[in-house]
Amino acid sequence: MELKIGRAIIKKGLEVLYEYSDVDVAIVGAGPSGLTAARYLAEKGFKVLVFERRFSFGGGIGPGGNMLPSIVVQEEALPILRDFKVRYQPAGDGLYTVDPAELIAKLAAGAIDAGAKIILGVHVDDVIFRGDPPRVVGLLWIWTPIQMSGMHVDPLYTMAKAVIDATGHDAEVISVAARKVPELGIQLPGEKSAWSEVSEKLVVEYTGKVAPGLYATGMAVTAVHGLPRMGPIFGGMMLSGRKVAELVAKDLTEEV
Ligand code: 48H
Ligand code: FE2
Repeated sequence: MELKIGRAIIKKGLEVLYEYSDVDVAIVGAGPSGLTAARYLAEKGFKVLVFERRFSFGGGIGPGGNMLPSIVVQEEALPILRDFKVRYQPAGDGLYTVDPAELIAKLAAGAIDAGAKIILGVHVDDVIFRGDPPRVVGLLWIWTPIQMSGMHVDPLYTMAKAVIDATGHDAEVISVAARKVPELGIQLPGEKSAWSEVSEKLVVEYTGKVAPGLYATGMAVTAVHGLPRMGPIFGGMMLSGRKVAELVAKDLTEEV
């Protein structure tokens, strides 16, 4: 029995890694923006891979508003909640409360059911560029526990036609690109102090391409464009995820 268990895991696990070493879209981060983008892209038929550093989904949704079991979403994002069959309750002034556990579960289920592959426990630590002007063609990744051990182990590659940075406040992928490929001219001013009303609109407006093949969604957008943060309201994150999916889908379709 043990032999069969071990072999089943090794065979399928390696098959998955082999299959997903080349994808249409690699999304880094399984928070609200990354999971939303994954669903809308997979739904359009793209081969979508989500790498998530933790062994769980949801990013900042769970800790939400100072760990209380309720988060807020504004009216504009209700169509997305309905797409994912997430329930909401009116809280007045165009705001709605949502159960964070339900949102995490249903965003992830929506992405997976649409055909996206989520691989947990993966830390993305580098990007690959080719050509002149340079264009993203892939990522380098390592298992999170190895990265946390501090031991130097060379990472593996995943090639992608488009990469979406959905890593949240630190815009980790874009910050590597800014540092290692200075000719891209990417600036990272970092987020500014809170102004929810303004930020929820700006984060969606500024969502998009940062360099050829490289896109920002969610809080990564605020870091790259120096926008104010918004606190525990999550509509902008999902609207940003849906918008980046539309932009990437359009770009990839036009490039073919
Ligand atoms: C693999 C990685 C890596 C890496 C990070 O933080 P998130 O929830 O990101 P968003 O942008 O979808 O949502 C932001 C939201 O949660 C939030 O913090 C808000 C609205 N804040 C407002 C405010 O004022 O504070 O998720 C990012 C995910 C996490 O799960 C990370 O573990 C993961 O990305 N991640 N995965 N490789 N290098 N870096
Ligand atoms: Fe946050």
